[in-house]
Amino acid sequence: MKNRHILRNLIVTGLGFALSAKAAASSVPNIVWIFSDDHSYQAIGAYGGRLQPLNPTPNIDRLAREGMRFDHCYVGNSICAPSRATLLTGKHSHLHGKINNAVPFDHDQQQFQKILRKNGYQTAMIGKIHLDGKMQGFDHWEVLPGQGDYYQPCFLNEDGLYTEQGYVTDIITEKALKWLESGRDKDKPFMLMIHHKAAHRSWLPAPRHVSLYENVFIPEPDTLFDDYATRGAAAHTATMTLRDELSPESDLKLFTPATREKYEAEKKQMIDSGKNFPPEGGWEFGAYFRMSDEQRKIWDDAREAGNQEILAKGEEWLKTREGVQWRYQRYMKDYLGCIASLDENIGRVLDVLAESGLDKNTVVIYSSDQGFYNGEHGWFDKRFMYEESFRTPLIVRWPGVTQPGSVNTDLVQNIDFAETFLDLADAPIPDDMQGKSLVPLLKGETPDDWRQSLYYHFYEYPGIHSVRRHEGVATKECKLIRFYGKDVPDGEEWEFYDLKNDPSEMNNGYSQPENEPRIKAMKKELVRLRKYYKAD
Ligand code: SGN
Ligand code: CA
Repeated sequence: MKNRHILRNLIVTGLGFALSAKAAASSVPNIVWIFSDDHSYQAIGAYGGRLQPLNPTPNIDRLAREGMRFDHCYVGNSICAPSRATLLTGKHSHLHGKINNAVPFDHDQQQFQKILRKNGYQTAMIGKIHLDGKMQGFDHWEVLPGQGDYYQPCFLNEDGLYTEQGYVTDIITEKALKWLESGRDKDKPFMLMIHHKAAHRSWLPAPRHVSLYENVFIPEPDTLFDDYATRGAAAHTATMTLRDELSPESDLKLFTPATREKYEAEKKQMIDSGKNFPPEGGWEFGAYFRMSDEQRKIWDDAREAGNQEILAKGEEWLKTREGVQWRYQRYMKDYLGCIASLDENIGRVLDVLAESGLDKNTVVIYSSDQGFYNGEHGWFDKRFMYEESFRTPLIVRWPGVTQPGSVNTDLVQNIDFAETFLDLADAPIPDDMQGKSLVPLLKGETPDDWRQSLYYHFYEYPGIHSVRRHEGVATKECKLIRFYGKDVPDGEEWEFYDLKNDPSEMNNGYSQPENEPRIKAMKKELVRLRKYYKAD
């Protein structure tokens, strides 16, 4: 058990739970942990940047005004399921075992919610978790199987799969509010996870947001046409460019009449043969055609005329500079449209907390499973240790404790979340968790020995988007990355970025002699971190 808890743990465990649950309830805060998928800090108003004038997230911004914004929050492995396994276990991927989206997650292992529950908390998880199998440590759980669907989503609970009608972000919120209002034991403190599918690919806003950005120009990033001139092979061979890898149909929603006919025939066949429609998963037509006729009409009415004009320009045009710019606008309008419902629903939760008075003793946390490229370097998706995918948003409101409108610039990482929750709950923190509680930071008191560097490791190669395996170390000043393994020239390839002078990471300075001393120091630090985190 980590030091600061020894005395309290003697009280809690040694004296046989002398504290009643009610006493605990009054002294420890509730936790509402709102989480999203692939929500970049670039697309949050409170983080500033080029999208801020569009006012994409008024409610998340409200949370930031009332709480603390973390400007240097990072992940240990920028991909969904490994990141979530880290959140639950407080460990890097190599220790919890979920190194990529494909390998199974061992639910039997230690997880923070199991400890919270043993220490008097009610725990609930609603939404996307992306860890196959039955959840453990929750009094109540309803999760999306796999990636989940935006329209008519399926859910999984103790009893199995079932389909709901409507839009996923609204449904997750409704389920969470229902549990908050009538599903829990009101004598106990609670930890409620409201984890959204938005804003994951393929981006489908709710019908009410289809036209939200219709006549709005979305500012482009300066690096939209990056040619990766100074980088090694990995950036050149990754397959996540707006130009080549956004699918005209599923991503850009440019459907040919032939696709629509094929879909109508398949739908008819499913219905005629008595199958469920929409199906529970694994369907060629996927996301768009899960919509009801009414929902799809709203989309088609808003977009079809324009879509046909774009299709008439031909596939070649979609690969030109102008075509890429069009792709960027379409992608971002849909991405921000998904965020609009996310933000609205966060507002709903904040309102309910305020109306019920629960807000006063509830810590509200907003974060995402990793960052995301919004056209920076010509990309969508994540995976790389470069800033936009390595960094993730984190905003925490703790009434009476966090200074409203404050900004923290310490290096924090998703390995810290589990310990933070346990610390908030005054529960024991196991020694083998690898992060640090953020509670002192939330109080505005960063310990003198706070970390100065971060460890990162991405493993999913070969895999979708073909981002090669890499590990690395980052400080606030610079970043060193080692690509390695299959398909990497000579077995390993290094990159070095000076973050102070080159925040967009456009100049890999690994072979520049003046960087040698810093590279040497960073290599040493990488060796130290590998040891410290038991990665060797
Ligand atoms: C899907 C997406 C990818 C995405 C992975 C992993 N393609 O395969 O773009 O990188 O999920 O995402 S899609 O066409 O099916 O949407 S993750 O968030 O689960 O890690
Ligand atoms: Ca994700």
